[in-house]
Amino acid sequence: MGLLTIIKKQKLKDNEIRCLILGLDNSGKSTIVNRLLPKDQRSTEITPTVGFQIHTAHIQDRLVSLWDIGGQTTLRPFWDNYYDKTDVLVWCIDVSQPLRFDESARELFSFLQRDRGRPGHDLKLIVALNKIDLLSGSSLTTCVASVQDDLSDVAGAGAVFVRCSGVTGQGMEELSYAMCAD
Ligand SMILES: Nc1nc2c(ncn2[C@@H]2O[C@H](COP(=O)(O)OP(=O)(O)O)[C@@H](O)[C@H]2O)c(=O)[nH]1
Ligand SMILES: [Mg+2]
Repeated sequence: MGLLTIIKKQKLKDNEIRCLILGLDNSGKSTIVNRLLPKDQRSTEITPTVGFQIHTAHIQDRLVSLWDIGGQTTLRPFWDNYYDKTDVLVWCIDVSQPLRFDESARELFSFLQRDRGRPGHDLKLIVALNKIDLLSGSSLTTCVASVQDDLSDVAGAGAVFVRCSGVTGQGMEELSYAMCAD
């Protein structure tokens, strides 16, 4: 490998954004990750994530590594292992499941609580309000207001909330912009 290639690779690495996608099982993490990838890198079928999957892609002209970690109860204790060097945390929520908002808020709280003070504690937090395609009109307004209310204290003032759908692609542009903006 020539020196120029090495320098170029290092530059790309320095510029790389490490993004961790977490949230409860079935909230749509893998579907969102798949949607964020360029068309030629997407899978046609999403299966439940066993363990974790890492994808690297150019998004908004930045090299982004997307760490999609399984959200089942048994896997949650392992979330901490992926925290180091994370630049962006995308916390994914299924807005059509109000009965799970409280569980989601509790898990986000305990994740942030455990890892505060560790390297990367100043990460950018984006809350992806996913599955908006399943709701409309006043039920969408009510669910979004309720989830924002449940999470805003936990997520803190700097958190960005993005409404999206991994299935229809709505809000994906905004999500990728929020991930890559300085
Ligand atoms: N209608 C709808 N279904 C979704 C959306 N995102 C994910 N799903 C569905 O929700 C289920 C769980 O999605 P998956 O990405 O595997 O969730 P994960 O466990 O968080 O990775 C699958 O059946 C997806 O097709 C969405 O935005 N809208
Ligand atoms: Mg998954």
